[in-house]
Amino acid sequence: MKFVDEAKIEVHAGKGGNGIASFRREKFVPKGGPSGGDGGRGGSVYVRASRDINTLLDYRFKRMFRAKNGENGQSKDCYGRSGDDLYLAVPMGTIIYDDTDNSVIFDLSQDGQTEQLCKGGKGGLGNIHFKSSTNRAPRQFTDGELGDDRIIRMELSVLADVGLLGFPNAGKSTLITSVSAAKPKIADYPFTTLHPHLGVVRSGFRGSFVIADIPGLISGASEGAGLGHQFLKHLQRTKLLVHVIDIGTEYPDTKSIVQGANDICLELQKYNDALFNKPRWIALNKMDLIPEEEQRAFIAEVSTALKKGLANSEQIFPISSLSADGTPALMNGIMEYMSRLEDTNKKSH
Ligand SMILES: Nc1nc2c(ncn2[C@@H]2O[C@H](COP(=O)(O)OP(=O)(O)OP(=O)(O)O)[C@@H](O)[C@H]2O)c(=O)[nH]1
Ligand SMILES: [Mg+2]
Repeated sequence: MKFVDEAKIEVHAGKGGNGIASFRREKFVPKGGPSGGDGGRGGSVYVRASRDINTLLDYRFKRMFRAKNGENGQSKDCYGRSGDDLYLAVPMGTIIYDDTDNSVIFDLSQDGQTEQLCKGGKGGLGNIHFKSSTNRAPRQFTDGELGDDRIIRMELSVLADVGLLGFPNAGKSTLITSVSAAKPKIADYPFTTLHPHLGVVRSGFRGSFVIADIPGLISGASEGAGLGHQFLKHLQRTKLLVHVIDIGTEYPDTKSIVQGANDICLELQKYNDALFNKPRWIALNKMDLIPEEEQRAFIAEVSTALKKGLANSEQIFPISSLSADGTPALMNGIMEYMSRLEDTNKKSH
C-alpha cells in the first residue's frame, strides 16, 4: 500500500436546515395556529485517530469533505432531520494544522481520540416559535446557519519510542526484522525501504517498546539527494535514535566508517537541532563479517575514533542483525533506558 504522510484538505460542516412557516389546517379546527417546524442541525466534521490505519492515503486524491446539511422544517410541527456528522479516520500520530496560520489544532496520539474540526450550522426556527398573545398567526421563520469550514493540513509522524537511522544497506530493516514481528523488505541494494515500518519489541517481563525503521539517509539528503530527508520527521517524536553503521561491506577501514557516520550526523544537524541533540546510540552492524579473533581490537579502534567526531555516542553496541549476535544486549539496554525514562517522568509529575 502506498504510504502518504502529508495531506491538505478542505472540510465543510453541514448547513442547518431552514425553519418554515405553515399553519394547521385540520377538519374541525377552524383557526389552526402556526405549525412550521425547525430546521435540523447541520452535520459536524470530526477527526478520529485509529490504530488500524497507517497512512493518510485517503486524503491524497479526495480533497474536499462535507458533512450533510440539516433538512428543512416541515409542517404539522415536524422538525427537520439533523445532517449526519462526518468522521475522518487518521493514523495515530497525525497532527492537524490550520492551513491559514500553521497553528496546531489537534495532536492525535491516542487510539480513538476524536476531535471536532468544524461545527454544523444551527437549524432555523419554524413559525411555531413566534406565536405570542399579540401575534397568533406569525409568518416569521429563520434560515438555518451555515456550518464552519476550514482548510487543514494533516501531517503524520509515526509514534515510536526508538528510531533507526543510517545509510541505505546498513541493515536497519534486517535489525527490526530480527527483534520484532515487523516484515519490511530487505535487499542488498540501497533504498529498499521507502516508508517507515513499526515493530514492537518485547523484552523479557519488563515490557515492550516500539521501534521505527525508516528509509536510508545519505550525504546531501537535505538538498534532496537519495530520498531526501523529509522522512526524518518520523524520528522527531522518538526518545532515542539508534544509528546503524555497516562496518563490513561498504566501508573497508575505520577512517571511512567514521567519516560516513559523521556524514549522517551532519544531515541530522541540517534537519534540525532537536533531532541532532536527541539521545543517540550506535549499533556497529554486520560484525559477522569480521573474523572473530579481530573483533575486540576492531571494536575498540572504531569506538575510540567515533568518539572524536560528530557521531560520538556513549553507547556503542557491536551486533549482527543477520545472526542476531549482540541484538539482545542492545534491546535490553533500550528497554532499561525506556524504563528509566518512564520512572523519571513519573517522578517529575
Ligand atoms: N553479513 C551481514 N549482512 C547483513 C547484516 N544486516 C543486514 N545485512 C545485509 O545488508 C543488506 C541490506 O540490509 P537491509 O536491512 O535491507 O538494509 P537497510 O538499512 O534497511 O537498507 P535501506 O532500506 O535501503 O535503507 C541485505 O543484503 C542484508 O542481508 C548483518 O548483520 N550481517
Ligand atoms: Mg531498509
